Amino acid sequence: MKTVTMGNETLTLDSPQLGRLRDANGLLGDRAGLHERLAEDGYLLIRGLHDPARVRAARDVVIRYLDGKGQLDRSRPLDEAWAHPAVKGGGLLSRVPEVAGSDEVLSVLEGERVMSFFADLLGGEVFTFPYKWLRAVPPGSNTGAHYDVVYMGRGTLELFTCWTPFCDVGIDRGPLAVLVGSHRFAGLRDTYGRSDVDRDKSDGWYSRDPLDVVAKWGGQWQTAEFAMGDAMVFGMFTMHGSLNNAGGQYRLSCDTRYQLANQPVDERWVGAVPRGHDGESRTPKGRA
Ligand SMILES: O=C(O)CCC(=O)C(=O)O
Repeated sequence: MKTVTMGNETLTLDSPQLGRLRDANGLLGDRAGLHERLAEDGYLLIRGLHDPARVRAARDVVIRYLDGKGQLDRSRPLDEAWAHPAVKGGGLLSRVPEVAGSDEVLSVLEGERVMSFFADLLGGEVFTFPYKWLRAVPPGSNTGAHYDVVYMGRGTLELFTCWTPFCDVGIDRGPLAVLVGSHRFAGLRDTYGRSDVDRDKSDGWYSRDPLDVVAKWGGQWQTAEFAMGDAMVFGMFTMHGSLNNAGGQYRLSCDTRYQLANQPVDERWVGAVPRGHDGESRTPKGRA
């Protein structure tokens, strides 16, 4: 019986507390089937959505940057991204253009494979936001449970997050976790789901304890092991967060947003230097 941690909570894997995400690869090419699955589960796990060779090249750019900052343990293989025990750092690299805006990273996040996936899913020309939530999540960290709408809700709500790991992410390296069923919690959508972190001056997390939301609303947390190339797609009202990064390696990943090009956009995240959240002075707080 394996246990993992998410925030301050210890959860048993493969139990009612924490199940496994299922992939939707069998539905690729079937637009109606993908939408039915999204309506049912609130997410699509697509194995090998991206070209793994491109993801590896993007990972190397992130690793070179972290190494240049002295954040990696050079006594271990650099491509495994072991954190230097004495150097704190990491977090959001979204405002580091030589990394987040590099050809290697953009060739994954704006590559033909993901763009044509969303064009098929959404049935039209797709826009992806220039701001990329690129993360090097250090050992010990996790992301608390939240809906993305509270950070990204000023444009169309027909907006999708694509979470892309830039390294293999085993269960102990802080993988994404989704609260399956949460996109249907009408009472939660109408309350917390109407908040806006800038208007309400909140950090956006529903709770630091992933079981708070289950106790009140139901659902089941689910997670998976991810390999380079895999992606998770979900809408603005799917509650998610991550397990704690319990090992010694950085977890590298990016969340990127896609929508139809003819729909209104959330203006905070567009332009050459996106404004971002209020008061962040171009340095994100690291929560969204
Ligand atoms: O990668 C994480 O820790 C959080 C990801 C996330 O919040 C998102 O994909 O919207």
